[in-house]
Amino acid sequence: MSQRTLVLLKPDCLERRLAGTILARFERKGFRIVGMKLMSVTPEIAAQHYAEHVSKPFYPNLLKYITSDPVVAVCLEGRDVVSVVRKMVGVTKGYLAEPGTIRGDFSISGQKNLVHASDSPESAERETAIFFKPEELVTWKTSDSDYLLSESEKTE
Ligand code: 3AN
Repeated sequence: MSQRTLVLLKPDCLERRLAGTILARFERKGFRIVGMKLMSVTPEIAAQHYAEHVSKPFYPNLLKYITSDPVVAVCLEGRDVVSVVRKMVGVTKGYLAEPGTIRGDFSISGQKNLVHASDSPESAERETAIFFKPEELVTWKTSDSDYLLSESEKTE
């Protein structure tokens, strides 16, 4: 089923010049970029995005980190994109993440773990609306869809 998800390339990702490398993994898998922007995360945006973490002891550090340098917000579209991107990203702590995942290959930190990816279709909808206005998302089709999916899969 075609879906959309929100990915954030977080400050450490940009500081380490890994934005292109990581974005390329999602493109190569077959996902389409439907929204993308470089932006600073304000404390207000951080509190909305991390609403479930605002009262946690690690939130002050998380806030400092996510507002420290710009992020690239990306909205990706494609078949089962929410769960597939989460698998590609790996578990939260980089030092526990499986090799082959983004965090497993590039991060040894529990906080500086390079990327955020929505954990459910509901979160994806909520989080995408925090980072993008509806008119900033572009509906389009790539011409390689015949090679990415079988005829029957295209309508699933
Ligand atoms: P994930 O990004 O894997 O979905 P969440 O949603 O539990 O993980 O946490 C959001 C972000 O908060 C993480 N990506 C990480 O940067 C930070 N974080 C989560 N747990 C901790 C922790 N125990 N200590 C420090 N930072 C944390």
